[in-house]
Amino acid sequence: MTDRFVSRGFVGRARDPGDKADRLPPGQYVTEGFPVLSAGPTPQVPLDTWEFTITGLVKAPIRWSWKEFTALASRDWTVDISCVTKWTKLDTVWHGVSLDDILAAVEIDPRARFVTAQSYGGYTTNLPLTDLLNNQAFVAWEYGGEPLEPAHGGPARLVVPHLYFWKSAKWVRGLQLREDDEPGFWESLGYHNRGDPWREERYSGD
Ligand SMILES: Nc1nc2c(c(=O)[nH]1)N[C@H]1C(S)=C(S)[C@@H](COP(=O)(O)O)O[C@H]1N2
Ligand SMILES: [Mo]
Repeated sequence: MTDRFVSRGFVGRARDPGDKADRLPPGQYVTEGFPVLSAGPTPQVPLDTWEFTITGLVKAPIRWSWKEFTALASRDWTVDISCVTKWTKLDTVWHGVSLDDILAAVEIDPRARFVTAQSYGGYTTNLPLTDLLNNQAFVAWEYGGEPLEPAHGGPARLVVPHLYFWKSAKWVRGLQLREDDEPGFWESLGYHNRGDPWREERYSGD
């Protein structure tokens, strides 16, 4: 009872658009710029060979071409994003498809509990399936009304705004559904397995 009462009050404050300070997770500062953070070179992915797949614990894997994928039901998303290097960018505007709508295209094996997001270039990041559902996450191909720049993950990237931004895989090419939780690129280098900015889950052990 107490938990529920406290968390309702907290969400109410955090969503008040008039008070930006309350939207800043602990230890973060607001940036107006849009820093680029990439662990390696920017992959060049031509749209005519680009594909997005769902594999692993699904009844039948699925593969979309660029044309098929961008024809899925899509919408604008206005979200705040927080990088573990301590910048937060408020009210970023993206266009893309929810993970709910992407995952509705497959029959998920009930054993599936985790997802590895896989990117062109080899980057991976792991997430609990529950962090991707209920309109919490999307795959975007536009930023600020323009095609997503390659440096920021274009042709398309995952965006999971309620977790630190390393979970938002740039150049995403697919999702692998799994029973076990396999650490991704940064997670296996000492970053937190889940990365909730409101709990300051920066490094493993936080
Ligand atoms: N494929 C891929 N995705 C990635 C990364 C990366 O190196 N490769 N870096 C992550 C990190 S640490 C951050 S903070 C954000 C940065 O996204 P940006 O360059 O658009 O700001 O992308 C995340 N997604
Ligand atoms: Mo990051």
